[in-house]
Amino acid sequence: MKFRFIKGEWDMTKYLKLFINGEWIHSANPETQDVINPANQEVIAKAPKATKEETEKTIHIAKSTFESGVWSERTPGERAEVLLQIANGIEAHLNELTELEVMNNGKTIREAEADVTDALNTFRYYASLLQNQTDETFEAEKDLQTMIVKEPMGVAGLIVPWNFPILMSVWKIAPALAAGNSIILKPAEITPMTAVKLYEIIEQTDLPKGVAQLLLGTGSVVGQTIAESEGVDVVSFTGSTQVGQRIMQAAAGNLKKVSLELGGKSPNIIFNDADIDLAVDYALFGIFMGAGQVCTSGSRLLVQEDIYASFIEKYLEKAKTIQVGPGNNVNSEMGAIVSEKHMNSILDYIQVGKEEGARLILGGSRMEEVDLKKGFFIEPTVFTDVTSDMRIVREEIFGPVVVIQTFKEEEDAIHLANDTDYGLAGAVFSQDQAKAIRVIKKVRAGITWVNNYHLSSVQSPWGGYKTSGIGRSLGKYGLDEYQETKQINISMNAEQLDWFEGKK
Ligand code: TAP
Repeated sequence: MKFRFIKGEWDMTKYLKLFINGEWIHSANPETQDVINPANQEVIAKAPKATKEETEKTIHIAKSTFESGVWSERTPGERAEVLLQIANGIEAHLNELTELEVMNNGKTIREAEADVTDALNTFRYYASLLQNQTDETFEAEKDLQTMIVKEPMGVAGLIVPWNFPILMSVWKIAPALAAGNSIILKPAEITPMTAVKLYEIIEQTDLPKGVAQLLLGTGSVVGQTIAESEGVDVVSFTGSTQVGQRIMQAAAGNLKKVSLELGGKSPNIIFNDADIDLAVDYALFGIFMGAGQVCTSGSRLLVQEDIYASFIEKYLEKAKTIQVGPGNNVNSEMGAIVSEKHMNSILDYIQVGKEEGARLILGGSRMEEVDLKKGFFIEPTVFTDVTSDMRIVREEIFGPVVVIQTFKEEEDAIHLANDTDYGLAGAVFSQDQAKAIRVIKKVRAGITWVNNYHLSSVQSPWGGYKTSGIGRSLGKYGLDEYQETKQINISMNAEQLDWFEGKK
């Protein structure tokens, strides 16, 4: 299969702009960033680097639009209508968005198509949630009626990473718009393509001008300015724990609300009574889907000692068959690493693992085959004989690298699973339902699975414990991140209180 958008036929200038106040405009900064296809290093576009002044002006526009009420005061039904228009627009451009995601991020067609489908379902979900949301009212005291209402917060700054460019954008845009906020999206500098296409779709809907802005630029300028600005009321960020910490500090100025979905080093526990074929299948999916560049990747495999040998044999046998290749090849099962910088960081970790004394039993290298060497491809990589103090066991590698540890008893598995600063995800495989549930309840993580990995839905809250973040995306919890809660107390039969009687 070939892309429809191959170099030469690509209208690159179309992608050189920012979307501010309903207009596509050039940045005043002449400096641009090459947007690269990581499967072959071709330049597919040049993206602008918006300036601090442009970011501040955009925040000001978003604030004015919010205060004008053109969107914030629309009824939930009217807002739902626009969300459905966006969903329909995504559906109409599903193939184009899929191809753009493959070309820019390096993931496979199957993965990208799933992301785009999830994105349109997210808009549909929030449209239906809006239509079903009702305010709470109760009689607090005799003749005192209380209403609890939800209101938009104001300007929402949405900062997204490169691993799920369209999906992470939509997980933030859909609830933020549903709640009635004005928004500013800042995609990762290296993966702006689907965000640009998404804004072209948004432009065609009835969303009023100035409600949704798109700023392309660096995290240190655009992202930092959004995080610091007194004009921004809520910042929602997905990315590394280090940048999450910086955002929280920057947000302290006006005490803006922060929602942070950060990294992980998630345990996947395989008990000796698990269905081994099932566990092998999901354990591979858990780490090698998205080439391991997934926040919830099952990067620590904990296998009960007495099945270790048989598990490893089946695991390696199947891991060796994974077809690594360019995302636009329908036979590819694992795509490219997003950038040369990130590939080198993963390769450095593999080197660290060897130096720390871990045993490399699969992969470990950049792929040098003729059709792959122009891109950033790394072999599925497996380390055993690791100890809990090794960096490859403690730090998020964010690549196709798994470390395997063994355990004796249930308590050892729980101890190993929780021996991490992170708390994003975790899984248990066992045919003993009671044991599986007992153990998963003790895993300190926000997203967990029993006898599967990575399966989830738009209704379910997504987020982590410990240094994996604050707040939740998706479901009704995701909407809460972008809403204020107000109480209104209404006297039904008002009488004077006469608290102050002026007695001498
Ligand atoms: P980050 O540096 O965290 O970048 C994520 C987003 O934050 C990007 O849009 C980035 O912008 C922006 N950003 C960077 N510095 C910022 C700042 N000071 N203020 C506000 N925004 C800022 O992630 P990365 O460099 O892409 O990857 C580094 C590591 O982060 C990875 O190896 C991985 O461990 C982790 N990571 C985790 C996730 C998830 S989903 N948990 C996703 C991606 C990466 P620019 O990139 O445009 O500068």
